[in-house]
Amino acid sequence: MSDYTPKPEHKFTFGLWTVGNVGRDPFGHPVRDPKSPAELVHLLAEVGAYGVNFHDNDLIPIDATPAEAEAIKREFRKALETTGLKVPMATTNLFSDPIFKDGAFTSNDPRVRAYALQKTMRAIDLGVEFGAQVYVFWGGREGTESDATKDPVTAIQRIREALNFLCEYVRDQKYDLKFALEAKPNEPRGDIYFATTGHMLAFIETLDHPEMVGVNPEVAHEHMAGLNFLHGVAQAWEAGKLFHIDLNDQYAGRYDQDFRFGSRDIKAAFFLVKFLEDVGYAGSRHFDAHAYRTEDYEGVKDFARGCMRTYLILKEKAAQWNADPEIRALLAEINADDGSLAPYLGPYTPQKAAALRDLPIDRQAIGRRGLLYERLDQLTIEILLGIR
Ligand code: GCO
Ligand code: MN
Ligand code: MN
Repeated sequence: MSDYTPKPEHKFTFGLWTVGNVGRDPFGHPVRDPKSPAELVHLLAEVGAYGVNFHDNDLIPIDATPAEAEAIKREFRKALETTGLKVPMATTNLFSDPIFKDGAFTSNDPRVRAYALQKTMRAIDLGVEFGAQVYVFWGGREGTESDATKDPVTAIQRIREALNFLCEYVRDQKYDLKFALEAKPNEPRGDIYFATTGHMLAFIETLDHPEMVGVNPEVAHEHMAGLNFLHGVAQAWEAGKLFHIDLNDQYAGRYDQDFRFGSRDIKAAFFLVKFLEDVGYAGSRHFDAHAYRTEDYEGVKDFARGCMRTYLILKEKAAQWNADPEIRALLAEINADDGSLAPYLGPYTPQKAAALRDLPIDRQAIGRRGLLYERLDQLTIEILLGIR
């Protein structure tokens, strides 16, 4: 049995809004008393997290006076210094205040768009002040209930204009900051623009500074849409765009659940952890989830510890999977390649194409061959069930 104690090198982070979630839902009032940002930093330090992330208004209420803001920042900074916690990521709340009821950057009202830009510039300054190097954009209210209300092409153009503006702002300020775009298909809007990580990846290439912009995929958001999260993450990674990741869990077709990481689909969580560890992803493992509404703050700590512990257990299982002789033998057989087809594959040449057109290939024999995937998957399950 290994030691599943979280360490700084694991880069486990939580948002102030995650462990600070007071358990309000559309049907019920808060079940936990709010804690201050500094108290939440101490809670996170106690459970062993590496860092804490925030929306501007998680730290400083939207209507705080400058003096109140300074006092909160002082207390927060002191808590960071005492505990050694870092702030790797920051973001803007562009969804809670009524001004954002029809979106921020995509609003039809230029006053709202101007306020959203102003608020984001100030929030970027705040994040950088605390050391953030990744800045997340989640377009929580950038969407519609009815497509009578906003033009979808205009919406795309407005988001592009806002991101181009903010990239230039970051460059002007000489900040060391990258942007990570987070897709979600719906909630709180009926439909949100750029529903998946794939939509975001395509959009990024149309920006003025695509090199500054990557993605922040979230397990729950792709699961809500019934998609394979790992495939979206892999595409982001392959494109050099995996700047951040939001870990949690979610049943498809349900409300936005934000469950503890790995609590619903262990197999999907396993292949995700295995991927992140195998490729050497070096960014934050950010848990964007919250404790059940049934919990008090001891339960919140159980939740936070559970996220990290499950990650570390799955990391160990991934190493075991990679080293398992039977799995290795199966993989070798599955991926067997005697090299005889190398002259016909790879980059196109006219000679290769001509040769390949005439190559005899025994379609029926190949189609009859069993691929051993049942055996491989069962071995995976047995590792996960702990009997191997
Ligand atoms: C959600 C989102 C948010 C964002 C956060 C950071 O479903 O509410 O996941 O938690 O990640 O706003 O931008
Ligand atoms: Mn979410
Ligand atoms: Mn998220």
